Amino acid sequence: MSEVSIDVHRDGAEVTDALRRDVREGLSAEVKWLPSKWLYDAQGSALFDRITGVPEYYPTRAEREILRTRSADIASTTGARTLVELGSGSSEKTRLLLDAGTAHGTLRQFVPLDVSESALAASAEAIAAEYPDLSVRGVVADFTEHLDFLPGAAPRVVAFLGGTIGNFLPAERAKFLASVRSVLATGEWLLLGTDLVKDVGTLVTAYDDPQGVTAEFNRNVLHVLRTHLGADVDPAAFDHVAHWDARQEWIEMRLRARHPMTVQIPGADLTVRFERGEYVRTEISAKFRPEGVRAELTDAGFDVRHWWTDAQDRFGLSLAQV
Ligand code: AVJ
Repeated sequence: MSEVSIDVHRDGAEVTDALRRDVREGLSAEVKWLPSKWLYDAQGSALFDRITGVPEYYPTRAEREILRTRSADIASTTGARTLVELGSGSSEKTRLLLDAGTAHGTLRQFVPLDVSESALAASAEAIAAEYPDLSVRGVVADFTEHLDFLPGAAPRVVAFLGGTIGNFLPAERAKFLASVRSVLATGEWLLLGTDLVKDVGTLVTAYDDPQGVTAEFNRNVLHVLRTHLGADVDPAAFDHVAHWDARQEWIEMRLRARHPMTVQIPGADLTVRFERGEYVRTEISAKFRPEGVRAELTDAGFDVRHWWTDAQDRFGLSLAQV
């Protein structure tokens, strides 16, 4: 097996501190909210993997279709020596890029980066076993904070797939793209997946599937508050809501209180009151237009070299160079 190493830029205590701060800020706000990254503990990551197999959740399949048809192109255009994947999760679609890069003969190193050490270790080991010629260097870090330690020989391709960039607010998105730009040298690349604006019915059903897997995923954040902060919140007391905000062009996941309640969160030294119908925003998932993606990449200092979509124009993949 090839060489595997994991660099930890974030340990368990720091993660709990960050959760505590976010909970104190978000749950004392006028309109309550929590950052969507807290959906992804081991259980949440497993639920998200299940979502990707739900018929109504099209983004994963649409992006995989693009990667299947374009990976060879990506490998030859970029000549990448290093593939960095931000928010790698189970690195499932990444295998298409790794196959193409190794077939092209330039790819030497894979750098998956994720906040979840358990998810990262498992996928890094699996990839190392499948690709004996690649060196695998996992990084445990929060890519919303800083990226100045990204390892790997140039030219690197930084892949940010799945439409996860849509989980940032517009101002955070600009800051994030600028920070990726700033850690790359001239000639290096960003491969960015963006879900596209489409009819409301398709969007809402993708985030409120009839099997209820997304609802369970959403409520999982309340289990995270129970486990890590001792919250006495009852997940069954909240309805899952997928709301399309037509002005902002994003899907908002919410947890809406079914009845009035008071929740104690000792680990955050906080008491939270909910009225009936009051909600917590747990995620935004912005949907994009092709011209908007191009403008944001250009503003951040990238040259957009390729723009690809699936056959049904549901999802876009940009290949941009510094
Ligand atoms: C993994 C962040 C891309 O925003 O579509 C799936 C997460 N949320 N269903 C998305 C998610 C609800 C997903 N990303």
